[in-house]
Amino acid sequence: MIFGESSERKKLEKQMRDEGRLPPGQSLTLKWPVLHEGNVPRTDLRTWDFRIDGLVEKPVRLTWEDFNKLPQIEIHCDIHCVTRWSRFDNVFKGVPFTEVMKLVTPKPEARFALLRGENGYTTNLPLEDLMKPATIFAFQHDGEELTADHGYPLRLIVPHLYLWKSVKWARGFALTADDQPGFWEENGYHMYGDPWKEQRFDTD
Ligand SMILES: Nc1nc2c(c(=O)[nH]1)N[C@H]1C(S)=C(S)[C@@H](COP(=O)(O)O)O[C@H]1N2
Ligand SMILES: [Mo]
Repeated sequence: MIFGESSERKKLEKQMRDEGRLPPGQSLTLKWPVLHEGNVPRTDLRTWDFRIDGLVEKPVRLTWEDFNKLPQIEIHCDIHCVTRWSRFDNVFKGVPFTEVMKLVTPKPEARFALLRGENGYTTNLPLEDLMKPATIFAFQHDGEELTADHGYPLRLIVPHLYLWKSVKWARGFALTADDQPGFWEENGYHMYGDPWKEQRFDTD
């Protein structure tokens, strides 16, 4: 019933707009589109690791087992993609960024981070944004393990910024003093990416 689906979608979209939850220039999706560069990486949890380096007193390397021992929370959030879809009422479960930061001592000049995913993907974020309570490294979405397409085994979720900041297949990050552009930021995307201000491109 294509007609039924689209009228349901429109009804929900209107509701989200009325509730002030639909950022400008976005439309609601009920599905979850898949977007990334390159191939979906295959992960071997026995060799997987997560590294924290850059401006820290002592770099840290966590195995999959180490990472899974960290405290986990559930967050309820909406996600917004720069390609103009928004997906509402997602539940993600994972480790808060703040918990990961407890494992290192940042140098005083550290103010940003460059996050890394498999295949060389990177993206930059201010530490202040990463330290917000809803920023997590997620294992699960809506009660199920992340699918390979969406970042299994671990992805960052930064709900208040466009989804390109939410690195899939996350493998670590470096703390930096300056805001260094990541993959999309080098290719014309905005350095920050606030969906409420439509910070899509570096000219916005
Ligand atoms: N490792 C990695 N993470 C990535 C990307 C990528 O190419 N590689 N693409 C980003 C972009 S541009 C978007 S829009 C979102 C899409 O997330 P989704 O496929 O789960 O919807 O993932 C982000 N995370
Ligand atoms: Mo994207």
